[in-house]
Amino acid sequence: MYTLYYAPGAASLVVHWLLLELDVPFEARRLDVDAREHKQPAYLALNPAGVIPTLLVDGKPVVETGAIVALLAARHPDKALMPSAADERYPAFLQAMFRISNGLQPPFRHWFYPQDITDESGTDTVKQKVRAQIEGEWDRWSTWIGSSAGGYLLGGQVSAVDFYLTMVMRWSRNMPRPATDWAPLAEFAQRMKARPSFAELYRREGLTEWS
Ligand SMILES: N[C@@H](CCC(=O)N[C@@H](CS)C(=O)NCC(=O)O)C(=O)O
Repeated sequence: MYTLYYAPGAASLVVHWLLLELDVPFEARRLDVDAREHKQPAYLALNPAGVIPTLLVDGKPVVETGAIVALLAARHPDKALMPSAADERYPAFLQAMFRISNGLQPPFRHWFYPQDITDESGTDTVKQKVRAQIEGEWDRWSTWIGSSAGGYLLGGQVSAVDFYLTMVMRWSRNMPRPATDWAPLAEFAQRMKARPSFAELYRREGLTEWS
């Protein structure tokens, strides 16, 4: 049994989406971010960094979005959301996983929370630098998707990394150059958003932007 601690639109979104896509039973517990529920002892006992998401798997907490995404895909092989280690697409799957968690999530964290690494006077400089970093990432992801034969990161079949990338692309929607400024990424987003699980996710999280 799964229990997801989430906040609408946060990094928990991909986990929520995958749980719906996998069509498995789960409980979703919404965190009150304004009340800083994610910084309270009860939540810190599950997720010591006090960040979202946390997934309880049979009562045991699992943290780190990328780890949760890979774990869910691995636990439900019948849904074919990740290739096996013997599959020729497996290296690409791992590269996408690590590039999203290492190359994309950290600059977004700095975009949304520049105060993590600078004071007020450095905010503009940090945001300018991470904006350039993120746009460089979109160049590379756009090339990847644009040269994929089937329109998904691993070719013609959707996999867990496509959901993960889509979530991070969504975070760019109010940036000066959102990911959808890159045509191959815009087409990819349309494809992902057409999934029935996406509409259900939006309904459950009460989201409207970028629909
Ligand atoms: N590396 C962590 C980062 C998660 C993260 O930064 N989550 C954000 C929401 S998107 C968060 O918890 N923000 C609230 C805060 O840090 O106070 C992961 O991938 O799980």
